[in-house]
Order: sequence, then C-alpha cells, then structure tokens
Amino acid sequence: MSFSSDDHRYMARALQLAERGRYITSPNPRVGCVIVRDGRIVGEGWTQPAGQNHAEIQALNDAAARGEDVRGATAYVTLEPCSHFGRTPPCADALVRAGLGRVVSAMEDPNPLVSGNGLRRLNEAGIATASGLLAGDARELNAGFVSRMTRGRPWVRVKIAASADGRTALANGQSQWITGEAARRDVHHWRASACAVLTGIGTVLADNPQLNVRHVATTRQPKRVVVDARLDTPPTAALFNGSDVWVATANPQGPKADALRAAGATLLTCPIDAAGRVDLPALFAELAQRGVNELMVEAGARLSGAVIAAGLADEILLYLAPCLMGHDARALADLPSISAMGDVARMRWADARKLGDDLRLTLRP
Ligand code: AOF
Ligand code: ZN
Repeated sequence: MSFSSDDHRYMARALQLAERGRYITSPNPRVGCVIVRDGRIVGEGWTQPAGQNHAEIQALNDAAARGEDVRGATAYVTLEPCSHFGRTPPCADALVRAGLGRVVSAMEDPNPLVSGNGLRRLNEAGIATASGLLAGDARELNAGFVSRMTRGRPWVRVKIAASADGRTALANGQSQWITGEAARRDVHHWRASACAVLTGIGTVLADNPQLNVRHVATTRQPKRVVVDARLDTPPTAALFNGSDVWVATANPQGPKADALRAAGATLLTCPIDAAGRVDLPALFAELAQRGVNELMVEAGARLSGAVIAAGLADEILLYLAPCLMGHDARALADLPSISAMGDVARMRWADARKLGDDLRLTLRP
C-alpha cells in the first residue's frame, strides 16, 4: 500500500485530534477523523466520552455545520470505522450514507466485533479503503485498548519516584516529596490518561493518598484500585473522595466488607496465591473485563516489585530526583535476587527527558 505525502499530513492531523480525547474516551479508544475534499479539510472530529459520538460522526457533523459537501471526499481515521451496534450505531454505515469516496485508516480495530468488518462494509458499498498509514503512532496512542482487546489485560505503566541512588522512601517510611512540581504534574497527566490507578494496602495505610487527578484539567477521574487481600483499607481513607474505588480482596464478606461498601467501595473477589497475596494476573484480567485499558501502578516497593516480577509491567516511568537517600532507604522495587548476570532482566530506555530539576526515564521490556 502506498500513501502520498498529503495522506501522511492528513493522518498526522487526525492523530493530533485523537490526542484531544486522551483523558475522556475510556473505555473506548481515542480516535481522530479528518474529512478532506478537493485538497481542503472540510470536517474534523475526535471520540467523545463513552456512549457519545465516535470521531467519524463528529467529523461528519462538523462538515455539515460548516455547510460543506462531503460526497466523494476522503476520510482519514486513526482506527478502522466501527461496523457494530455498541452504545452507538456503526460509523461505517454513516460514512456510506454520507457518500464518502475513500476511507484511509491508520490501523484495524482490534475489537473482535469489528476487526476488518468496518473496512469490508465500506468496500462492499463501493468506497475505496486503505489501512496502515502511521500505524505505529496509532497503536501507541491506544496501547491500552489494543492490550485489553488482544491480551485480555490492561497496558500497565508502573510509576516510581526515586532519588539518584534509586531509593523511594527512608527506612522509617518517609517518602513525601522526593521529586518536584514538574514531575508531579507529569504524574497527574498519566493518571488522567489511565482508566484506573492501582495501589497497595501498604501505601494506603502509610501515605493515605487520594490518587485522583488534580494538577491537570479533566472531566473524567480514573478509578482507584486497592490491592488489599484482608480488607484493611480504613473506610475513612482519603481515597473515598467521590470517584470510584475498587478493593481487590480474597473474601468480600463480613463487617469490614460492609463498612467499605458503605463508604462507597466496590469489592472485587480475587484468587489468592500461596503467599496469601492477591493473584495479580487474575486481578488484571478482571480489570480488563471491567473496561480498564490503561492501568497506572502507584504503589510501594512490594506491589511494584510483584507487578514487575510477574512480567506484567509494560512500561516503567522512573522519575529520578537529584538527591541521595542513603543505603538503608527503601529500594526501587522488591525483586527476587539474581546470582548470574545472564539472569538479569534486560529492558530498554524508550525515552529520557528532564522535567524541572528531575529526570523522567521510560523503561520498556
Ligand atoms: C470508531 N470511532 O471514534 C471509536 C471507535 O459502544 P460504542 O458504540 O461507543 O463502541 C465502542 C467500540 O467502537 C470500541 O470498542 C471500538 O471497537 C470502537 N471505537 N470506533 O469507529 C471511534 N472510538
Ligand atoms: Zn464508530
């Protein structure tokens, strides 16, 4: 398949529009759409919150509002138009009705309900289709949705803030404000992008965090998930501040369970491993079932270590502050000891940048 430089330019614009849906579309993917006729953009749109319009409908409506004719036009869409009745009717049908001449998508929809059927439906209606333009960027933007659809688990991003000597808390547990303002704002950007933020009961008891989004503007708060096998979360925890809290536990019965439900928590029943800990693969599968595309882990060394050791971390966001915390401070993550260099877990630096006085390093397997 060959694409022109105009095709690239319009798809890049569609990706830019898709990005505007970053904080709001969960559990749907972020999609952008540009409609072009006679070398001119006549309509633009991006995915609205779940249950509302998809990107294509927004772009068609935009063109109509501008009084533009879209017959014979080309639509650039960052994801194959849907062909199914979900919360909204199929976009492919709307494009056919509008009389589009050509549809270019960045990637096929990994949703098994669509998966090629959208493009097929367009083809059958006589519309020329092409797919795969800027596919890498489109996949990256919806890594969470792709992960949920193809692996049945969320895309997992583990955030760790540490000193330059790789320490996350003093031996006495004190950990607040290792990194500065810019890093903190960046963390809130990733929280706002996530469908859910996961932490452990240890962090809830030690830091009483809110884990909501405060330093960037958003109309949607992520769910908060606490891994708490024995239901030790206090019903008075700061987490219970309005938006949803899910507590992953072994046995959702008894007075503690009732008190948490009364505080507004939803209890998720999870299998327990031999050590009495919540089985993480089972929990992550459950979160995917509940529509979690991107999961942000903001936990202590134990839970972060368990996620990494289980091979469930797709990305580690490592914020490093220019300070030293000493040899008895807590390490980055509790991981099993290794006795041979051949067994060392090798990863790659996917990105590195400076945020204020701190560094943000992105690690991927
Ligand atoms: C599109 N354009 O902008 C998005 C799509 O329940 P619904 O009707 O909102 O459908 C959700 C599904 O639609 C979602 O799982 C994914 O397959 C597709 N998302 N499709 O044509 C869009 N966001
Ligand atoms: Zn659609």
